[in-house]
Amino acid sequence: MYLRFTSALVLPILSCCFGKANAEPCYRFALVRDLSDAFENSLKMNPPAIPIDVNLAKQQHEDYIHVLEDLIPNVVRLDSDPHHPDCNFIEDTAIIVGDTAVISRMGALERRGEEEAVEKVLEQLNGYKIVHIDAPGTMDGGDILFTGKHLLVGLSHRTNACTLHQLQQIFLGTVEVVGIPVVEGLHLKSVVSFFDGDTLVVADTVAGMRVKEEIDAATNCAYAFLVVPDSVASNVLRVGSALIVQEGFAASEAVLKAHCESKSITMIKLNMSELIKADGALTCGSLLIN
Ligand code: CIR
Repeated sequence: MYLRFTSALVLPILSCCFGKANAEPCYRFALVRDLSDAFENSLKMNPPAIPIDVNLAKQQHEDYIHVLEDLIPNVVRLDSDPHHPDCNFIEDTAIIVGDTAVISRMGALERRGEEEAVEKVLEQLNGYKIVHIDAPGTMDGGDILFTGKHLLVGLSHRTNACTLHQLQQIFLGTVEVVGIPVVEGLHLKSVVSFFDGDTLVVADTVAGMRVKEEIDAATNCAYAFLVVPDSVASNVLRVGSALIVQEGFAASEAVLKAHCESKSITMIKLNMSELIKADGALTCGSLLIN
């Protein structure tokens, strides 16, 4: 079911199945945001060799939303924001853990303001405690990986130690919050993502292996790692008994496919070529809520 956001939208919080060890993360809501007509002006770490095809990007984002619609009962869709070409990357605007929503103060000045519309929707989702990252803290949701056991906070160009301390206070006594230095690339989740409560997918790159070492050290080796050769392919999106992966990275796909088959998980492939050009991956296009 798609829901267009209206001020009358008031939805209850439903039970969470994400806290238990090895539990499948099953979500009741997904928040997504339409891709901007100005998407070619999105932030990019490197200019793409072939310019972004905005119409194709829109189609790829639609395909992504359709996959989520098949997996998640309520997909809440926000209009795009004409002033923010990156607004479809809604993951960066907030994190939701248990009954707490933390609104980002995003690391890139150009993106500040995207979070306002998201906060309005979250206010309508009855029952969430809404808190904010305060200055001088900066946070992008792409740096925050909740595993059920830990909240891993990537310390990157976009997310700083001040935010780590604020999150440690916010989740004091509920979730262990640990900092993971990210020395290269955009976000923590550019090189590592969630497979299940015990297993993370990590890129076999210098940045990925460094992050793996940091996670091992910070969590006393709490996780097994599924190592994939392609950085882009290390960002997967697990929803219930499905794993959404990037199409077009054959070697990584083979690793993920074998692991999915051994766990009876359905693998769904999506081609995100145009979103990749703006440093987008699979987790970044939605905010998933238990
Ligand atoms: C940015 O630089 O902020 C966007 N062009 C890409 C954000 C991708 N976000 C994510 O992976 N969580």
